[in-house]
Amino acid sequence: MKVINLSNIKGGKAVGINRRQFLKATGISLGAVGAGLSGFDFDAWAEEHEKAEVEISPSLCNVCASHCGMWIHVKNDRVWKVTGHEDNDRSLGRLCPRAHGGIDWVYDPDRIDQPLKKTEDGNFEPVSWDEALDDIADRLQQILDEEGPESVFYAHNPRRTGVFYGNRLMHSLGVNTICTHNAACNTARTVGFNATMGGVPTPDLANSEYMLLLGRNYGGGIRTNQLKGLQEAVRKGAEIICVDPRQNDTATIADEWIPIRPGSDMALVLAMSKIIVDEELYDEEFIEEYTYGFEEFAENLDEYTPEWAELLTDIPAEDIERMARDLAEAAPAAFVHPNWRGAFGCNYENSTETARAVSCLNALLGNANAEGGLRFYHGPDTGSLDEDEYPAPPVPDTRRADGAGEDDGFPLATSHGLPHLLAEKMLEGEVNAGIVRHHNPVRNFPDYDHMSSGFDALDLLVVFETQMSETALVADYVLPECSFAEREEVIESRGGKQGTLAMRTQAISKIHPETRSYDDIIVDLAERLEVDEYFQFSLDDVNRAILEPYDISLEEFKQKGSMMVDVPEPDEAPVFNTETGKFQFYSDEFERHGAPPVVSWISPDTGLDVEDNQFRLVQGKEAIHSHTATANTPQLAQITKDYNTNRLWINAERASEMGISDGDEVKISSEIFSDRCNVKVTERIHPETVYVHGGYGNRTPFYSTAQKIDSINPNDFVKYQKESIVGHAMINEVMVEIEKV
Ligand SMILES: Nc1nc2c(c(=O)[nH]1)N[C@H]1C(S)=C(S)[C@@H](COP(=O)(O)OP(=O)(O)OC[C@H]3O[C@@H](n4cnc5c(=O)[nH]c(N)nc54)[C@H](O)[C@@H]3O)O[C@H]1N2
Ligand SMILES: Nc1nc2c(c(=O)[nH]1)N[C@H]1C(S)=C(S)[C@@H](COP(=O)(O)OP(=O)(O)OC[C@H]3O[C@@H](n4cnc5c(=O)[nH]c(N)nc54)[C@H](O)[C@@H]3O)O[C@H]1N2
Ligand code: SF4
Ligand SMILES: [Mo]
Repeated sequence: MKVINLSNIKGGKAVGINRRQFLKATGISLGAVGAGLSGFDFDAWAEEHEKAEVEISPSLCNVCASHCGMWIHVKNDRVWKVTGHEDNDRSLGRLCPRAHGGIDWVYDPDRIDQPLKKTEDGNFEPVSWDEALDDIADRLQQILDEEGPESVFYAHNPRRTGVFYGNRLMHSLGVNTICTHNAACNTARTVGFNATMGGVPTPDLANSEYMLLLGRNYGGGIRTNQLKGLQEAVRKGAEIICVDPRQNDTATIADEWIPIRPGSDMALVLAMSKIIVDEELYDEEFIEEYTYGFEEFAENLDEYTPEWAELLTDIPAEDIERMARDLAEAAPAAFVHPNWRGAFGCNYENSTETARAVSCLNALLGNANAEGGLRFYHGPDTGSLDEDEYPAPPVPDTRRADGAGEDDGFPLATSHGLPHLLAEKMLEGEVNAGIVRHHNPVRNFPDYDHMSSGFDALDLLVVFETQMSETALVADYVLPECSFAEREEVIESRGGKQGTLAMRTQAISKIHPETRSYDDIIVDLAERLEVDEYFQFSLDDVNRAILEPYDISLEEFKQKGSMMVDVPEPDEAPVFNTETGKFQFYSDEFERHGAPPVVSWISPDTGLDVEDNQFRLVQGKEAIHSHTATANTPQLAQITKDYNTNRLWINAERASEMGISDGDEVKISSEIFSDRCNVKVTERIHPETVYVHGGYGNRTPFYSTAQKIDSINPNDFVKYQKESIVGHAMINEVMVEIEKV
């Protein structure tokens, strides 16, 4: 039915439809933009506008999921600048560079400014909201009636706003398949820590004496307050060891950079555990009182000697021994970082087990809730909508289409789901309709062709977006949301040393009158689907309910936007939210589901050996971009151009053997894809690895700025695959060959 054919999109360059055709199809004429400006007195306009007052409105940054608190400074109803909110635990008065570049999102000429419907010939035509929402409701209802709620999904950027709107709408329709991006981010890490500790702890950076960072790169994968914690640790003289196949931004300020073979961290961690157990350097009291299955874990370590680990990791055995002893010596004010995505968020066949092994090594240190160790902070109290007044739909017991949590699927996966597995079901005709909001699964999961042909095969795909992302390209309807500066949202709450409540308020008038806020669109859709009985509240009602435990009115809160609130100190005696109530070296739950109850070495799927002309391709974050979402923002794209940050890192010695010099163009090929890019030749990377920042190589023809930056997207080279225990995508399981062109 749909005419945009992805076979038209080759080699990272879209040739199917272009921007001019798009403008034509949407009825916008380029000439019209300049018309009406003749006779305009710019000087008079400038003088008047220069005198205007600057007002500030509280908001939350939208450029990454950290949602730092910010002030939007507004002059003449235009965003003037943004600054960090002081009374917010994430920002603490500061923002990272991306927040400033994010202003471009608001004024981007590439923004979608009216509802778009895919036409028979594969273009998009503007339609009215009534036409779009009536048709969406009719078609969705028909699919629900004919195929059942198992054939429908919702995928989004997980925020509190979603809970009261998108998730509620899905539940009211009997749909249970609600996914987020986590299976391309941190699913393995989360499952590994949940299985052992019952949750993911926060490292107490500022008080730590020794930290081992296995690919947690604070300088690239930024969360502003954590950078402050790291700064404090450096100031106080903590020892910081960075283990990463490349010398990342954090390693440049660390005490040591230890290059490692990608995918082998688990071997390092098991060998360090063996030394600590053999030399009885562990916290006996903690092991005795708070843990379950230590004996089995300890017995299983036998073969994991430092010499064995050296062969796999390429880290000298004596360094492994030294790090193990130093770590134990500094405990409990020491930790192996629980990570975010880097080494074991979702990258390899062994990522879940690497996370579990890291958690076990931490348990040996007895650092749970210790100062300078790993802490479980409480969240702030919040209220919620009164159930009698505003009944919520029951949580349906329908099967999840992605198999997450299902006995015959991936019972150990989290409720954040497995969107890449949905693509398989879409191709098989088992999943027929979906709504995607603030998420770009087609570009951000591996294997573009698999993802886009899956989403394209849907009978109905509705995408809520601000720009024409790769997922929007294959949608039947693209619904234009107003930008973060033009809308108000549900109050978010966060735990930490200090709790925070924070919200976005509307800072400027809508720029494009036909854009609407997410909650407004969902409620309208609910009415057309005749489930509006679950939406008889306003956004203000939700926010008033959330603030109920606090002595502040919503009106006052809207002036403040963010406020830090006291939360109880972490419990001194750790309480683990696990089946046994203890730290679990042994997982009965894993055993019940046929997974190994105790961690043992698992190799990455692609193995650890590389042939002469092969490299492992690894990706990561850089300070100036968020995923692939900011590639089209002019200010940030300019930094890329000025510093050529879109190059592929290659080891200097290997490059010289291959006759490749800095800046040369190379061809890079995997089993499924081949492309060209320029290289950065450097000593700062392990010889068997090539690395690229993950923010480039957009395939959408509608990103006019991003299109001018030629680079590769690592996901293109990685085939569709699922990890065995929890089914996450494996973003770094790929070997590539490099040739000079
Ligand atoms: N600037 C910026 N900041 C962000 C984001 C963003 O897009 N841009 N996104 C946010 C999100 S959603 C996330 S998940 C976090 C991610 O934060 P991080 O997980 O810290 O970031 P990554 O860059 O994904 O990975 C960190 C490092 O892991 C290394 N690495 C890769 N494979 C291996 C391996 O096998 N072993 C070891 N030891 N290291 C390896 C990479 O070389 C990279 O330097 O960042 C958050 N903050
Ligand atoms: N190549 C590559 N792949 C990656 C990563 C990477 O860095 N590079 N990172 C991995 C990680 S760690 C993660 S967490 C995931 C992230 O994957 P996603 O959740 O897909 O994250 P983003 O790329 O931030 O995509 C967000 C989409 O939301 C849109 N958007 C922005 N603001 C709004 C808004 O206000 N409303 C609506 N409706 N839409 C909006 C953007 O235009 C963008 O298309 O990707 C993973 N995959
Ligand atoms: S870390 Fe940066 S981009 Fe992310 S929310 Fe905070 S300021 Fe915005
Ligand atoms: Mo992420």
